[in-house]
Amino acid sequence: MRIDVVTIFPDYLAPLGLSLPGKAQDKGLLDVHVHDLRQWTHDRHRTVDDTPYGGGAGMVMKPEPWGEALDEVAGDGATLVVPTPSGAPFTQAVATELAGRQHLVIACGRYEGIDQRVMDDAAARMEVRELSIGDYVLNGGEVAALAIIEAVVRLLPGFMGNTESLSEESHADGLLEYPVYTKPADWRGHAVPEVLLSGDHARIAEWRHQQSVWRTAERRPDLAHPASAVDVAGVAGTLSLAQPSDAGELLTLQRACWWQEQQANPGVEIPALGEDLADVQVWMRDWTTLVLRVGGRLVGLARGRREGDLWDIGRIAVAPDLQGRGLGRVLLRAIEDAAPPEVTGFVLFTGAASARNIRMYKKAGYRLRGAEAGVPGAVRLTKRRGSR
Ligand code: JD8
Repeated sequence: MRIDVVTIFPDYLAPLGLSLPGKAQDKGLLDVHVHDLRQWTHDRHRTVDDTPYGGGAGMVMKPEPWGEALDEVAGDGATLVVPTPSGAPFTQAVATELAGRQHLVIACGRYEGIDQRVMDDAAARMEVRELSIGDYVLNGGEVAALAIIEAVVRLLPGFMGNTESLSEESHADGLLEYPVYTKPADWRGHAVPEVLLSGDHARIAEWRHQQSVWRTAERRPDLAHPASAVDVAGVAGTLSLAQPSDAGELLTLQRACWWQEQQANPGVEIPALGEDLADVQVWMRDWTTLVLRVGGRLVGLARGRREGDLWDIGRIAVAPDLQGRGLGRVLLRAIEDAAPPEVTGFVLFTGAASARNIRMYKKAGYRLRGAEAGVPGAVRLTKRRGSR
């Protein structure tokens, strides 16, 4: 692979000569060239910036030096990578994609950024990827270029000694990495988890997977519960993790659905009907909550939280006009799957007279366990995890 980097601070890219990219170059796997943008200026002050059209703070990088630089450095087959905070997320998937290219040209901007016409002009003859390495603001593209190059080069075939470890990494399977330990087995009174000393590779693999899933749910719920498409009985929608902004629609949905429950269970006190918006906002912080949207309308809800080793599932709700199509089953399965790995079983309760609900739960493998303590008129159902 050939990588050309264009910047007004070439020394910033000096680290490319070290460590990883350095070795790749020694191995002939990588050919890196760093260029100073100012060599494509023609005035005494080697000017690369000017004031922004439309006014505003700061300066913008002029198109002419960039145009000449890319004419010289980026042939048609090249992929132009432009780090920018307004770019598409740079992810492991994008890194894998770029690792398959033959020639990357990375344009490092400064000031308020590069005149947009530079990217528009280049897009006429080459692939252009405006990418962001994260939701924070840097002062220029150089640091991002270093991160992108490291993430791409280490994926080059023949570069990483044991490719096996590549597949185990964070983000490789959408999960964060499990915690790692090395000798001594006890350090400052901190012991290494016993399972890792057991030699039982199956248990070790299971423990590591559980740790990864738990960490991902805790630290990256966006990864843990990626939005998923639902298509049941002609209803196409999206299932995703609830956001704080969903509170109002959740309140509306639960009032609509539990009004029906109240009709089916007269005299039974139904908590959902006693809640206001603030109550919903409070419980959203304590429960893992999934919402189903169809055509942008929030039409389904399910929530779950730990209750000891059990996953307490609640508020399975489907908009009245969409009931009876199996969406409840979809929500139930999804909230079960959202349970952390150490959960051994599921528990939920519903109105004793809610025959349709009870039928659905039984079909899903739940067993009636009698009256729900503390909730008059409600019955408890449980299911062991893994027993579909
Ligand atoms: C390129 C100029 C600075 C950005 C005014 C501060 C990437 N994840 C990221 N954060 N920041 C960048 C980035 C910042 C850059 C340039 C990348 C070129 N700046 C500008 C707009 C606001 N200053 C980045 N990838």
